[in-house]
Amino acid sequence: MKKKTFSSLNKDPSHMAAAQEPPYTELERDFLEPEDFYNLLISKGTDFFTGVPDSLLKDFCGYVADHSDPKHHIITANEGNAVALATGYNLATGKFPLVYLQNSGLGNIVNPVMSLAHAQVYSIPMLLLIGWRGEPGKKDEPQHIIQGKCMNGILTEMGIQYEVLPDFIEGATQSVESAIFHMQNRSSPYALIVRRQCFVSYKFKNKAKNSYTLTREDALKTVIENVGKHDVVVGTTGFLSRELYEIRKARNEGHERDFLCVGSMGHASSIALGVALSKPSRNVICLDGDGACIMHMGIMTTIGSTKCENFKHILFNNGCHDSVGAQPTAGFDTDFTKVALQCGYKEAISVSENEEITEGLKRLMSAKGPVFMEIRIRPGARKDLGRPKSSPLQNKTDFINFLKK
Ligand SMILES: Cc1ncc(C[n+]2csc(CCOP(=O)(O)OP(=O)(O)O)c2C)c(N)n1
Repeated sequence: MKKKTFSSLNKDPSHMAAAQEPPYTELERDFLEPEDFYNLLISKGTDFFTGVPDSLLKDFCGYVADHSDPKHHIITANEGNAVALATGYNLATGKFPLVYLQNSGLGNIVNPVMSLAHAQVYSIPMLLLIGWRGEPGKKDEPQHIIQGKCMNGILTEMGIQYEVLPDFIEGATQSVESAIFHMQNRSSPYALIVRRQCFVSYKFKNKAKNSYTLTREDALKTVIENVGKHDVVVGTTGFLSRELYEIRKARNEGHERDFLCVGSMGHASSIALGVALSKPSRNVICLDGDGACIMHMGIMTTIGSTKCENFKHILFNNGCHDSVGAQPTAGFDTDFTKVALQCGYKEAISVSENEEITEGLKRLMSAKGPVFMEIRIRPGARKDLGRPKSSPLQNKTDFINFLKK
């Protein structure tokens, strides 16, 4: 078990007495090892893990991915799927499964919790492990603030009992025991909330890898070079929109052509479709990620059936959730070009080199849509990648003004 030292805590007057005596000037505090927490769950009978990865849970998710067999750890398309999958597991085994998610995924679980797992419906016990982005009083990105503030209220309204997971194993053991007591007696979901830095870091051994050479940022640069001045771009959640923001800056262009879907993972293509249908004279380009596209893949059937001619869908496929720790997606198990064509897109191609991107875009930009291009890339982002400096509201205002031109 690792310990970290927080001498800064001694600045708090409540620690002043301790601070006067040398042996106690530094307060030692335990941090939760993903390994200890995983073993604790296994020892209590929870051996099935499913969910969508989150940056605050990445060390735990990495440990689970490295140590569970594929039948006992399943990364789902979205968090709602995970709750339903966990339900099936509980029905078949009687055991208490664990569903992990970022609190952004709460919206995705509302329906399967309220109309399936809830104590007054099918009453299914499961442990929800929820990463608390936007915790009040902690610095976070704008898209997490409201969710972070409302999370406890949403859980309460949903009838889900919860507690914050302590960051030391003795406390975590008590919490897991309370959760089990609840699940045994109430037969319904129970949530453990994970604050930032609850877990110590774990080096994820089975991070997704592939043999493609282009990075997302390099592929994105090539795409942006081939986008017209009147074209509109909608960027997906995670690193891609941050890279897009920096590329525009480096090219001395404004950000008004780009709508950054900083939250609302999986919905960039729906937003782009809404714009495209109403602005038929402009090409509208959705820059998607494989994890995001898969999360709400059903929209591809809608895109195909609208026959929206100015809709251009570009998918950056690295086979993983790169932005939150590179846990694998089904990106390379899925033939996206076939899916797009079967959904009614007019054309769909797959490329992996810069020259192919340029050539493909030249054709697709003038072709009648909806059209689709998959760019196969390798995982990874720059260490010094920044974040958008303008607020979502500023982004929206600039975007609306650009559309009016
Ligand atoms: C509903 C929801 N669930 C989970 C997240 C956390 N999250 C942010 S980005 C991301 C990964 C996106 O993966 P992908 O679309 O493949 O893009 P990549 O990061 O690989 O570029 C995840 C899981 C979120 N923002 N919203």
